[in-house]
Formats: sequence, C-alpha cells, structure tokens
Amino acid sequence: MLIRRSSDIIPSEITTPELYKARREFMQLGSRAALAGAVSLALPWSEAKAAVLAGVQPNRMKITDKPTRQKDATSYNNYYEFGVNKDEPAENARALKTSPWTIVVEGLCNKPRSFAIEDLFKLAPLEERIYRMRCVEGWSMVIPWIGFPLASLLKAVEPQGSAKFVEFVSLYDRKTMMGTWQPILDWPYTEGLRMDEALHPLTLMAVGMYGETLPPQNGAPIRLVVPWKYGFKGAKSIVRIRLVEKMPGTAWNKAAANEYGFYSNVNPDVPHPRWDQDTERRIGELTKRKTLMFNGYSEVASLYAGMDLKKNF
Ligand SMILES: Nc1nc2c(c(=O)[nH]1)N[C@H]1C(S)=C(S)[C@@H](COP(=O)(O)O)O[C@H]1N2
Ligand SMILES: [Mo]
Repeated sequence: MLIRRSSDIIPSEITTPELYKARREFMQLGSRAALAGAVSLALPWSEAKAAVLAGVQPNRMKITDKPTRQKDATSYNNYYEFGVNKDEPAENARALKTSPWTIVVEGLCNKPRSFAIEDLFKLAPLEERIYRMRCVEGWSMVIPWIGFPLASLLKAVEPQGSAKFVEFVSLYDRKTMMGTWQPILDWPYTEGLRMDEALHPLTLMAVGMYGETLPPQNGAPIRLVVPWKYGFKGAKSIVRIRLVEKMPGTAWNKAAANEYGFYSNVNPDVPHPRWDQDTERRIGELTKRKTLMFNGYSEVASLYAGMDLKKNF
C-alpha cells in the first residue's frame, strides 16, 4: 500500500465514509441548492434542514488531519447540563427541544434583535469547516462543522464602538437538563470572547457537523466554535449573545479562576495546575501527539501581540 505523509493528502481523500455519503446526498440535492435560501425562510428549521444543508459551500479551510469518526464525536461529549460523564449527553440530550429556537442579540449595538434560527441563514452562506478541537482535559478531535462566521451575525446588529467583548449564554432549562440540578457551574453556562476574537474569520457559529444538523449532545441547534481555544469556549445551544464593554465572567472561570482563564488559548507552555498541556490524545489514535500553540492556528497570533500569554491564560 502506498503510504504518504499526511501533508500530501488533500481533504477530499481523507473524507470519512459518513461525510462522503453526506456529500453525495448534497450533490444529488444539488439542483435544489439554489433554492436553499428561499426554502429555509418559508419552513421551520426542522423541515428546511435538508434544503439548507444542500446549499453548503465546499470546505475552504486547509486541513491535513483525518476527521474523527462521527460515532466518537457524537458519543464522547462534554455537555454538563446533561450529565458529567462523556456518554451521558448522547442519551440525556434527547430531551432538548430545538425547534422553535431564537437567539437574542442585545447590548451595545445599534440594531439589537432576536433571530429565529431560520433568519440566521439569510446572513451568510453555510460553509463546511474541518477544525481541530482540543479539550482542556487533554484529548482532541477533528470535526467537520457546518456553519457561518460569527462576524456576519455581529455585523448585522451593528456593534457600537464601546462594545469590547461578546458574551454567549447557553440554554438553561431545569426541566430537561438534570445536570443543572447540581451546582457544578453557575448556570446558565456562559462564555465570552474579546470583540476582535469574535470577529476573526475562523470563529464559527456551527449548526451542523458531518453533513447533518447538530445532534443535541453536540449543542443543537447552534453553538460556538473557536478552534484555537480550548473546547469549553465553544458554548452549546446558544440562546443569547450580549455585546458588552467589560470582560464578562465565564462559567468555568467563575468555577475555578486559577484553572480556567478568560482567554483559554490552546498553549502547550501553560500547564493546567493539575496536568500538563504539551501533549494530547487524539480520539481514535493510540499514541499521544504534541499540542501546538493556538492549536496550530498560528494566524491568530497577531491578536495577542504584546500580551503575556502566561498571565493572560
Ligand atoms: N453549554 C455547554 N457548552 C459546552 C460544554 C458544556 O458543558 N455546556 N462543554 C464544553 C467543553 S468542555 C467541550 S470540550 C466542548 C465539547 O464539544 P463536543 O461535545 O461537541 O465535542 O463543548 C463545550 N461547550
Ligand atoms: Mo473541554
């Protein structure tokens, strides 16, 4: 068998069977793709998703890593609202009601408003982005997301000059989320980004993965993905986005400020107080690999020019 270095492999050759199948389905639906925008406005998300996904733009990001098996990415999850063990969210998040869904965008902007999830597809075309995801716990995956840049959502509400940070709030529903009966975090789960991080083209609002809509356990119907930061920055099932002047508190920072900083950039040189961060276990691989600065997304380095990233961890 011919063996090549991974950097010689082009993305189309490393497609998982699942993704390949989904792509073929896109192609079969291709003639309907032009309709996707119109269809998505007229139908609820649950019904429009096939048409919306048919309009997904091909992946524009260079990625040489093999995507994690879909089965692993959808059965080994962190979603504490639905339980603290990795296998619990897949089971318990079935109770999550994702339609209808609205996101309120408010705070320091000229056009605060709430978006029905269908409205979000008017903002920008959906794209596939294959990103590495590094959890602060020391494991990683490679996930083919479907989504649109957060920047297009923020631009739609016209941020004011005083808006320096963006806060994200996840759904908090005590009825269906038994995890929230425990005071593990200060519910709802919240996260935050500096405005320039939020506007960075890599920062994605994901509505799908592996060619399908997001499964509940992965944060349906819409979640944040910031590939150069630890996975916990990617708040799931977002219901509210606030543009604010001061650095917002975040759920994990409030729970343990010495362990989880606001920035939480992937950084092999800053150990977690209880373990090292210079290597990681890629789910599906046997040997550990080295963790890369900014999770390998070196293009974001300029956002932090002049900052001490050991202090601002
Ligand atoms: N609302 C909410 N969002 C969350 C979490 C959570 O517990 N609740 N866990 C975070 C963590 S620690 C990680 S690593 C990722 C995991 O995403 P995945 O299950 O889709 O791989 O979601 C993040 N977003
Ligand atoms: Mo994580």
